Amino acid sequence: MIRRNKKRIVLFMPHRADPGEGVRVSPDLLPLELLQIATLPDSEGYEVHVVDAMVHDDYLKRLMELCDGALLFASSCILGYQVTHGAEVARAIRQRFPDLPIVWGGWFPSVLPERYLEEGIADAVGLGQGEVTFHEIVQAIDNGTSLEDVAGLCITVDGKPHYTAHREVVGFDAFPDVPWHLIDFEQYVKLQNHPGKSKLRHRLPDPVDFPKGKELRIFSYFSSFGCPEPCTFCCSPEVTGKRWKAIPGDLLFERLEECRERFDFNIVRFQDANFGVAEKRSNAYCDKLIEAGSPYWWNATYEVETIARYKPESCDRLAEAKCHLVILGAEAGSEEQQAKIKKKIDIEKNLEKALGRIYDRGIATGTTWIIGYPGETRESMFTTIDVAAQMKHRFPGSASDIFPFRPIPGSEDYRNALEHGYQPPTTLEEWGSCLEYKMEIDDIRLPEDVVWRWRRYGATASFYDGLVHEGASSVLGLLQKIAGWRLKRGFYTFPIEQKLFDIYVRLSGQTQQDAIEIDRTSGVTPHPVQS
Ligand code: B12
Repeated sequence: MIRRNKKRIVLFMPHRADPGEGVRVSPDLLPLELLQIATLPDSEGYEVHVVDAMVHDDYLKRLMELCDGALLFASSCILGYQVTHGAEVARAIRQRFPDLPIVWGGWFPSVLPERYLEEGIADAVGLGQGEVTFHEIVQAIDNGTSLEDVAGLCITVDGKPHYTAHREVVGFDAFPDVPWHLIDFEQYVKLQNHPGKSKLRHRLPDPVDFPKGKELRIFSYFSSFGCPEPCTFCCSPEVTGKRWKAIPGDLLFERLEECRERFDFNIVRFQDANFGVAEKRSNAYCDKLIEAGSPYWWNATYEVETIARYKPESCDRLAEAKCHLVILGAEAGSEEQQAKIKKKIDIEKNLEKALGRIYDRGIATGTTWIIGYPGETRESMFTTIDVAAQMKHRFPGSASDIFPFRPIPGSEDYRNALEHGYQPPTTLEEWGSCLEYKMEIDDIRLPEDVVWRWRRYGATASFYDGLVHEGASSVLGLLQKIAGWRLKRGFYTFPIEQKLFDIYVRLSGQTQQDAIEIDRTSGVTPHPVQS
């Protein structure tokens, strides 16, 4: 029996994918959103509890016990299954504890706050950056003062949605370091090494030189908020005002060293939208790591134009500091579409240059592309598929994944999609399932010949990847070469190498699997990396 405590704050992280579908999201994603907003209340002695459905199978029982007599319940989500699951649990809490204040925040509630008020599962919705906003919400509820005086909220006043004063984005010096004691890291490590039968989503490839059989201990970290880029398909420009605030490079190293002493991790996954905005910071962090003997592998998101602008020495530092994977959002293959989405990558001049700078230093690249923007021409989509294929050919083993455009509320292209007849979901339930897509494209009606070419590219790319480690001299090496030739020339009519492979397998009496280990986890998130 947990003692009632008016200073208890209960924070809940919904499932990121539907376990009922046998899917799990990569367990190296720690509940950083909740740990960030807990920083100030925890430092002031509030009893904060983090319940994460990913590691707490008994999450509902835990929540019901913890919410009894608590000060407030809060949760967070981004577009996807989290919206459905989070709403479901919040309804159960509301029903059981009708007087318990419920607060929402995070990327999805930030772009559709009124929906949470209308569905009766929120007393306040925090918009955008949350550390200071959440602290002031806690104080207001604890002291019984009005939430109308807390900036950065959407609340209900006289039965109508009311937006309080705008909250400026602040630096990481405005709040203390993360209260890591609120999670049990070993629970995530256990899942990372024993994921069970579930299909894993958003799992990144391991470092190529990670010792076979060594225990994975992957830590995720949040070192910068926001992104200065104006990309039209992303909701970040409007939610963050294109601000970017980051922990300085030296301090970042020190803070992660403290975490390493505590958690003994061997890989760090940065959950920043755009880690590499400032070359000086990237270099400062790398220099500290190199000085310390580069004690762990790490991966982060960098922008194509950023890497093209960096000095070669700054890229050398990345390799020496054991950065094993750089994730870059290319998003469109034609200059025309690059201009339309305001990403403005000089594809001709800088794309291969930037990817080459990373790849040729032994660092994997993960590049993502989007097709099907509102009003996008067939020619533009074909160009994206062909450029993605050329990059796949040029950088074997590195992802060059193409995803269908998805209208994300709060983004410029969401409004464009509405003008092009897109019918958005209405309930949180519907919003929660609108992304279970990966290859589902009905609602954006891509031309058939584009879909055909996209799928042929996907099959050829996976085959090509599967043979990456095969020696060039071998039969399989030859088949990989043929697949590479087809990727480079965008020739998808007849997958000759795959037919030859079937014959090879039959003649050698092996199973397909024996013949080649095809790593099916493409390893790059199906969403536009904003960098
Ligand atoms: C890292 C990242 C991922 C990671 C991890 C995501 C995660 N947290 O689970 C991975 C790669 C798994 C991922 C996947 C996807 N992502 Co993503 N992702 C991001 C990215 C780059 C950073 C988000 C993040 O985790 N930051 C770390 C935490 C600490 O920061 P934060 O979320 O910003 O939290 C702060 C505030 O939001 C706020 N806050 C957060 N929670 C709460 C709660 C309360 C009560 C309060 C008051 C405040 C508050 O305070 C925090 C501290 O300031 C963003 C942002 C961006 N610019 O692109 C996109 C982003 C969140 N992703 C997006 C999308 C669409 C997806 C996918 C659905 C793509 C796909 N099609 O599969 C999947 C969904 C998978 C899933 N459900 O898990 C969209 C979300 C749109 C929306 N409005 O919901 C974003 C905004 C990008 C975009 N294109 O617009 N993503």
